[in-house]
Amino acid sequence: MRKLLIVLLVAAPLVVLAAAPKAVTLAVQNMTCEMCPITIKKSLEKVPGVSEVKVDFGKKTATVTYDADKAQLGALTAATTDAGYPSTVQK
Ligand SMILES: [Cu+2]
Repeated sequence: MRKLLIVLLVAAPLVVLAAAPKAVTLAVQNMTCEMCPITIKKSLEKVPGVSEVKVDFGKKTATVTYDADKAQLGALTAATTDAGYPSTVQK
């Protein structure tokens, strides 16, 4: 029990240092049918560091939660572009 406590105390600062996940909304082109969001979601989920993808078919956007230490914005837009859906960061 005491050992567990020590492990928790040692591990805690590492959790604080880990980068908080960032979220970005991409404006995605070529979303024409209801299968498109699935393809886009899959392409983004393949990028290392991406933890969550929400595609909004109505708004033509994809909101991506990612670890900025592992994934670059360029890799996100490249992933959708490679899948046939060029995207840009929505301001
Ligand atoms: Cu489609």
